[in-house]
Formats: sequence, C-alpha cells, structure tokens
Amino acid sequence: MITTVVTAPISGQKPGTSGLRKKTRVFMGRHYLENFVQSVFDVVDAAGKTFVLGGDGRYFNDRAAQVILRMAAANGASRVIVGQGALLSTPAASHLIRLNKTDGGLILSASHNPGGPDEDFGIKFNMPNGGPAPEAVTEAIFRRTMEIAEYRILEAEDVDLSRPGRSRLGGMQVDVVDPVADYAALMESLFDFAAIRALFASGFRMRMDSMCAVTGPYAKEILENRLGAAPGTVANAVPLPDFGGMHPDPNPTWAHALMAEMSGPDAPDFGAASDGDGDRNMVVGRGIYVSPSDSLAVLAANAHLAPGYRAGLKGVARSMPTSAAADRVAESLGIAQYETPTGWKFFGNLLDAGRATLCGEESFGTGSDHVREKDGLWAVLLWLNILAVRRESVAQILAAHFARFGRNYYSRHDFEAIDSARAEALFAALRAALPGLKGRSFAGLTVEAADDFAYSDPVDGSVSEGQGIRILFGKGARAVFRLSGTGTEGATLRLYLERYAAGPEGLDEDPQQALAPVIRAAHEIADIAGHTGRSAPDVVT
Ligand code: VG1
Ligand code: CO
Repeated sequence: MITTVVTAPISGQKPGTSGLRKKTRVFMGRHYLENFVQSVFDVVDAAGKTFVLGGDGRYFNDRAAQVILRMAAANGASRVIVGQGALLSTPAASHLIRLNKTDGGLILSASHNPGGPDEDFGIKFNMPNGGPAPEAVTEAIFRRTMEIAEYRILEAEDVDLSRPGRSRLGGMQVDVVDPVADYAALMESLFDFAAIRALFASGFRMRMDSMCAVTGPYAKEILENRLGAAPGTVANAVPLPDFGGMHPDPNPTWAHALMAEMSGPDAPDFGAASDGDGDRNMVVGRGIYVSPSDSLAVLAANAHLAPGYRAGLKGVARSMPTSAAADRVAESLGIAQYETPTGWKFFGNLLDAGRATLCGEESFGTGSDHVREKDGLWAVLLWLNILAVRRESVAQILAAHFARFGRNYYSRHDFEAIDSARAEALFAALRAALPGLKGRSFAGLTVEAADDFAYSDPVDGSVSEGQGIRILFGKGARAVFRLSGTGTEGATLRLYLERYAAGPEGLDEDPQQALAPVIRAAHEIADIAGHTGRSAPDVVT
C-alpha cells in the first residue's frame, strides 16, 4: 500500500560541495530524509526509472536505504540495484550506474566526516553518467525542498539486503548485488594485474589502511585475493557504523597510524589509505609522503605504463586550489589542461566530452574517465602498476619527477569550526581588498594578481562564480582562500599555499619551510588572526 504523507519544507536542505551533509540526528529527524529524497524523485521524475543505491556503511546507512527503497517503489521506479548490506563505495556506485545504464543513483555518505549517532550523515544524487549532479540539478532539488507538501512511501517489510538476489517491492524490482565484483573487474581491465602480482611475489610489501570504512572489502578482494599481497596487508578492513571511532580521512593527521608505520624501522615499501566512501586516497612511500597534487602529476606522467592508459591521455584537469604540478606534465605531453572549481561535479562535462582523461584535487582525490567520481583504490592501483613497471621506490620516482619538472611546494592549512559570522567577515574584507592588492608587498612577496575565481564550463557554457580567492605572487607562488562546503558545524577556512622551485637546487626542502613566506603573506593579507582569533591551523596537509 502506498501512503502519501503530508509534510512541510525543512530549511537548509541545500547540497554543498558533495551532496547534503548534516548531523546524523538531523537526518533521523521527522521527515528530514523523506523530504529530501522526495525532492530528488520529483526533480528527476522517478516513474519508470532505474537507480543504483548504496552507501559507506555508516550509522543510519541501513535504515536510510530501506526508506529510500520504499519511497522509490512508491514513486513508480521500475528497478533499484542495491549493494549487498546497502554498501557501495562511491566509485563503485558510479561504475554500477554506468555499467547498467541506469537513470542515476543515490549514495549515502558523508565521506571523510566521522560517522555515528552524534556525527555526520549525507546523501548525494548522481546522474546517468555516474557523476555527481551538477549545480543546476542540485539547485532544482533544493528549490523543491522549499515547496514540498507531501511524500510517497510504500508500507512494506524491510527488503532482505543480506545476500545477492532479485526480489520485488510493490511494483518495483530490487536487485541486491555484490558491491565488489563489478568494480574489481573494472580495475582488472585497466591495470596489469600480472605485473603487480609479480611485484608482490618479489617481496614488495604494502600497508593499506581502510580506516574501518567502505574500501575494506574492495581492498581485501583486489589486493590480497587477486594480487597476492600478504594476508593482513589491509588494516581496519571491516566497515563499521562509527568507523571504529576514527575519522576516516586519509591525510597525515587522521591516518597517523599509517604515517607512523611508514616512517618506522620496518616500514613497508608502499602505504595507502582511503576515506569513508572510498573516493579519496593518500599514498605514502617508505619514509616519504606524497602530496595529492604531486600524486596527480606523477600519475599523469606515468599513466601510459598501465594498459588502460597506454594510448595516452586526452587531457588533465585539476581543481583550482590544486597545485600546478600536473599542468607542467600536461604541457610536456602536449595535452590540454583544465582548471575547475573545487568538487568532482565540475569534472563530469570534461570527462563526458572526452577532453580530459585524468582529474585530481589537492584534497586526496584522483580519478579518470573510467567512472565519474574520484576513486581511491584506482589511484592506489595505478601507483602499484607504475611501481611494478619501474621497479623504483616511491622516493626515487618523486625525486626523478621533481628533477624533470621542478617542484610545486604545496600545503593546505585548515582552520576548523570558526564562528560562521567571523568567517564571512574575513571573506567580505578580503573581497573588498582585492582591487587594491596588485603591486603591494606582503612578507617580501609582491602581489601580481588577485581575483575571486569564476569558471566557465567549456562544454556547456555554465558559469560558476565565487569559487575561491586567489592571490598570485608570480613565479608560481600563490595563496588561495576558500570556505569548506562539506562541514556540518560552523565554518572551515581552507588556506591553500603553493610555491614553485625550478631546481636543480632547492628541491628537497620541508614544504612548510619552503612555503613560510607565502604563509606569512597570506596571514597578513587576510588578517586571519584578527578575524578568527586563530594563528595556527587545526589540520595541515
Ligand atoms: C572537500 C574538498 C573537495 C572535495 C570535497 C568532497 O570540499 O576540499 O576537494 O571535492 O570535499 O570530497 P570542501 O568544500 O569541504 O572544501 V568527499 O571525499 O568529502 O566526497
Ligand atoms: Co569521500
């Protein structure tokens, strides 16, 4: 029986950088999830459609999945493909959407944000191309949440999601699928598994930290079962509703156990970590951290060593705050380079149009045209493929890369949980100061240009404004200021810092040291301490 429930708009259901993210208890509140899901189904017209559904396994994932299934049935969807246990990593969901030519999918995740009843939950709609809904669609969904008056839901028992199989829910077909199988097959089609197997067989050791999040089952199957990495290579391999109380964010601060192991006396050759929903990656060599911007550049320069990219790359795209290291590679390869706003949704058009093959963000996101999301394990496997062919250490590969292209010293400083009004005031003052900054000097650096980044999509012509304040000091030095669009409390100021060293001297400095003048200049220009009361960041990557 289909019930039509009377509801009323709930304020604040506006998707941010990557879907709608709120405190879990907010999502569990009366009509909250239902209002948003109905708004999605209204905007995309769910009748007769097929969707993919799954999430990162965090607290409320299983309940939310059952509600969405019953609402999909009540809205006339013809079929939902759902991961066993309601689990799907974000890249695996993107792949299933594409593989099955569905009309899109719903992904339940707050990504790298902690999970649990007192932490965060999230939901995101992806399009038939497998990628996050573009701004026009998320805006339409948001508008719908502000006028919603009722939602439809089927009265029914829970669907058994504990094993693969086909069942019916009202008039809708439900296919429960193994979350790993199709994804693993895709990876096998892109990379030289035989070469990577031989690498592991030669004694190469790796640590993969899945951080009690969704990549555990994927990493175990691919790295240990198919590639022959030693049993136990994957740590924290069982997805838990609260991620074991950890913060599933693969950066040096939150993946500290991995960092400690990689700099310890018995460090493996290669280390990696992934986030809550499996779209981020951090890679670490023995005693050496690879910054995400450098990782993108190294992958672009070496991708041809993997079978899936042997024909070469069409182009490389990076988000604006990501360092220009990848640009130098694109230039030397003679391929196009694109600079987009933060958030994977901006890469979709470039990938669909065949203009870019690799994409990346400084926030530990790397991916390619094999799906329409960033993909943590994909990046780990491409690194492994490169290591298997070159048979050099991560440190050697990085050193050779810097010697050839120069080094873009890079760091991001996050100032978290700032009072929102104070953060707004900082940006208002910074924007007001922009026209007068050119030619002025701060901490010995002279501003060559300063603007508020706006992006014109070269494929559909859409324009996105207000995407981050850029202060360019010339010679590849710059500071970028943005406010996070994924947080659920207060504001997070992100300060992105970059400085280029052409070499051959000065390629081996500590990044914080190398960036010290840029850091000082950025603090002076924005008066971070004056506005926020903070002089030091909470997280440095
Ligand atoms: C952050 C990152 C951004 C990334 C986004 C989603 O957004 O900076 O690069 O695309 O998270 O990643 P923001 O607005 O907080 O800076 V995930 O793995 O959280 O889906
Ligand atoms: Co993520």
